[in-house]
Amino acid sequence: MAFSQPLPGSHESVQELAKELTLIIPHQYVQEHLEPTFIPNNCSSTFPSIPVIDMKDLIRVGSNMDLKLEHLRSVCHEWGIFQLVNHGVDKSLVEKMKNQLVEFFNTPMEEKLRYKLKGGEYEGYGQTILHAQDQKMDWADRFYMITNPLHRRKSNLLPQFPPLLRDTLEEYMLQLQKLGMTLLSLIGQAVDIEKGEMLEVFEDGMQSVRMTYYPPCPQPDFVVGLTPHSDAAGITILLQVNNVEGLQVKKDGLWIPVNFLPDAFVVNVGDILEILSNGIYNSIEHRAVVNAIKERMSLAMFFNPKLEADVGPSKSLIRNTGNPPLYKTLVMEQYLKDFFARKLNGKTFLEKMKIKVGDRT
Ligand SMILES: O=C(O)CCC(=O)C(=O)O
Repeated sequence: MAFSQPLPGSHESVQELAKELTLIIPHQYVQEHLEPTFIPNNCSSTFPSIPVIDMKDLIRVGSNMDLKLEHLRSVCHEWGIFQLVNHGVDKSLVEKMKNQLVEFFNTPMEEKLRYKLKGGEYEGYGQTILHAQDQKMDWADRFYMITNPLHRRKSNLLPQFPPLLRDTLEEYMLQLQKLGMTLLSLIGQAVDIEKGEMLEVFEDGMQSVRMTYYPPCPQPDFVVGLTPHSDAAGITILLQVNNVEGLQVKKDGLWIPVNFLPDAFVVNVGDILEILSNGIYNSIEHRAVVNAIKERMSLAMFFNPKLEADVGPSKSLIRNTGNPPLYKTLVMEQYLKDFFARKLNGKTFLEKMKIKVGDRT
């Protein structure tokens, strides 16, 4: 069950709350057991950096395709996240998208509240969705909505946006859809999932976006911008909007910061791709931390199977490898319902999808 949003004090959003805050953070936001960020133990060493994939090189026809796919496979297996450079999405469109997003979060609260999350729903503008009354809240405001299939769009959200924001988002989503499908197809090919199966599962699949605003916080170490989790998605393509860092990924038990390269997208493997690849790929656990002085914004686009498709280990992969399926199969619509009925909590939802030894007959 989801509780309706409590509004700390009279504030409708963390953005409003942060404007008036001195040093005392309301207790709903204070997280006592935050795992620290990994700090290199000698000054000359730096944080491990996440791998980079050059899209232009990846899709260049001809030589070394096997090597390139092998590299893609090992990146998605070992890391589950990479920076994508030379991605081919129009630079001026990306800039316009960033500007429109900044403008949106800076519009007066009354305007944003037109899209306010209603109790029991998970699409719209608001704070952390609560599943328990004592649940901690993230230091962020979010706008989440399903954008594809078209008939699943809520009439009070995207269609009501200011025209410039709406048109920019539409154009951005169109270009990212092409990029997302090309990537998914190659990621499938790299583990011998048949092309037809990737198309059948993901083409015109369920897509959604999350726009997030992280206000500055006077005591950033006591709050978290986005609770650690892995995405319930095939892949996520993330745009960091205003050059302020905050994304961290958990690698070998340590939280490491992601330093975005200029003009890059960050692509991460979600739980559904881990399931589809029967565990060859790893969905990455990530979180967002906040800054003491600067606000931060991001735009994530999630690529999922069609709502009526099965989420389970790929049939062609199981057939071709002869390996037993390691995960259960569930229809996408039900998968999403179950995911949103729980609070974000690391990779615990994925754990529930694993077939345990005792489950086999
Ligand atoms: O803001 C970020 O950097 C991360 C956003 C994200 O992971 C999400 O919206 O799921």
